[in-house]
Amino acid sequence: MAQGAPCLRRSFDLSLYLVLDPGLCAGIGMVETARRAVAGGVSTVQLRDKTGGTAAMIETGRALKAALAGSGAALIINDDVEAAAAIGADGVHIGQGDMGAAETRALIGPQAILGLTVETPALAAAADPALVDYIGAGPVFATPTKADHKTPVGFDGLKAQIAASPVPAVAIGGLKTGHVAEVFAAGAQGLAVVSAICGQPDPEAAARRFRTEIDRLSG
Ligand code: TZP
Ligand code: MG
Repeated sequence: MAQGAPCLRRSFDLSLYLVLDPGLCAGIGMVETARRAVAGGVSTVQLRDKTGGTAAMIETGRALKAALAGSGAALIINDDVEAAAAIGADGVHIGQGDMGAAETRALIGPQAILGLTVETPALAAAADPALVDYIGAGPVFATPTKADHKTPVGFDGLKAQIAASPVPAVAIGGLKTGHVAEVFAAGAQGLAVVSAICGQPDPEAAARRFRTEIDRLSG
């Protein structure tokens, strides 16, 4: 980036945000799940793998990047800045217990996308728009996908987090196609889902059901 140029982030679309889970995707794998889900309308893919180390993350991430090339979908890496750089990913997603936003931003540079998980309106309000591009807000509902998730906040809690946030939000936690209208009514830019797509018999069709509903409601 040229010095003095405006700090332009890569563009991103939160409308249907797939978070990959290696266990739930074990049948056809994370890369094939993502490929099919993007064909069905997923706009952003996050690689979230708590089981392997950085080397495994880099291997899967590179395969994901190749599989998504030309699709327009952004590739975000959970937590691992080193892996994100090696993969050439579009961005990084951090939680409250991870490296802070300032340090992460310093490492990933001005153009990469940075997402931050929040669980309360106070944490949403604390997101610095100079550093953070979007929040992951919730969890809306309890979910077995993340064993240690915080207290579910429901749609009222989601609305409060989003109202407090200076940056766009994607909602997460137990979301299914029947929740699309309430998620948008709460002010979110989109839905982040794991089990509604990962491990489904037809991930492309599962994604398309979300996409059809999202486009119907926002179009
Ligand atoms: N963060 C908060 S809830 C959650 C994460 C990663 C998991 C959501 O999974 P699912 O299967 O969409 O409920
Ligand atoms: Mg984390």
